[in-house]
Amino acid sequence: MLIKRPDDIRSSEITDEAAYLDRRRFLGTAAAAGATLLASAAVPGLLAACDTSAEEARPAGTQEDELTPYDDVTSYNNFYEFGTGKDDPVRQAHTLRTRPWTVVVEGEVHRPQTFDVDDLRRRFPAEERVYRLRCVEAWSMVIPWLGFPLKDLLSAVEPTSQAKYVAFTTLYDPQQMPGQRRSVLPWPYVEGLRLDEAMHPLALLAVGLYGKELPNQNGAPMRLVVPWKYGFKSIKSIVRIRLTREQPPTTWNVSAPHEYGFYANVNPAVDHPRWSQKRERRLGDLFKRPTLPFNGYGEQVAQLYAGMDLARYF
Ligand SMILES: Nc1nc2c(c(=O)[nH]1)N[C@H]1C(S)=C(S)[C@@H](COP(=O)(O)O)O[C@H]1N2
Ligand SMILES: [Mo]
Repeated sequence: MLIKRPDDIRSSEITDEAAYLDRRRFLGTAAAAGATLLASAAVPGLLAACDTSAEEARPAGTQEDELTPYDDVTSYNNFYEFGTGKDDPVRQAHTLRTRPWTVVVEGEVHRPQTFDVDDLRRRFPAEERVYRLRCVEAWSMVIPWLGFPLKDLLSAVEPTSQAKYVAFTTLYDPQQMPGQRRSVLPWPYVEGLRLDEAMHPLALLAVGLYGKELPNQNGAPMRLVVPWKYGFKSIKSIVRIRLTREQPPTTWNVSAPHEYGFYANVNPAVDHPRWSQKRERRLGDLFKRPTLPFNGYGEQVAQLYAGMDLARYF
């Protein structure tokens, strides 16, 4: 039998967070600008323009985007189904059973289907996407997600010509989700996108982060990530996706319509009624930094909103 001495173990076999972070740091500006680079890689035609210079790919005026440590990403969460405190989800979300798990995709589609989440993962292999996440509460993180483009799933069910919006629903089960026993929000949590937003290559269905399974507190087994919108659009633990003709209701808009709109694009020019959105605190930083329009993804997504008054459609 061969027994490995420590100096026989190649660094590539060490897969803890520190090594992961070191590797990412070593990748340097490529990882730092990863959000932009990877995003661009998903947009045909933009890759060539961006892979020559990570410096140019980074949105003007931003500091380097270092990954937020795994422990922070997985212990400072908003997931009101498990309580309203930032550390409630990490303490409580173990009661969520994520297998078996099915996702119904229905409505204005030619091929409505119920998918087992593991079948989905085999059918749409996960890729890594480093995205900034900007919460409407004015804090932000940088997260290396694993997931697949939402558009791949939507294309598979073949939207009809009547489909204009996509509605998402989180699991409703007060047994597994103790926060749902209190009416802090109308349950289940629901969200929505316009179909063209949902078909944008940056819109991701995430099934993991930091190269691992998605922790329950981050929305296992599958959650939406829409990096140019405030975090509340990125609905967790999805059980239903319905294509619709009309704009669907969304949880935060229903509970406080003057504070949270349907679009919720990150916008430093439109303040929340109770606080400024001009700046944000990146988790771990002492000082705030400027908030970027569309969270820094304007080059990729601004054309979705051409001609719209973003102060009115906030
Ligand atoms: N079902 C559900 N999805 C949700 C939430 C929630 O309370 N319930 N919170 C949202 C908010 S406000 C944010 S900022 C992000 C946080 O994601 P994270 O905890 O993975 O960072 O999840 C969003 N998705
Ligand atoms: Mo949020």
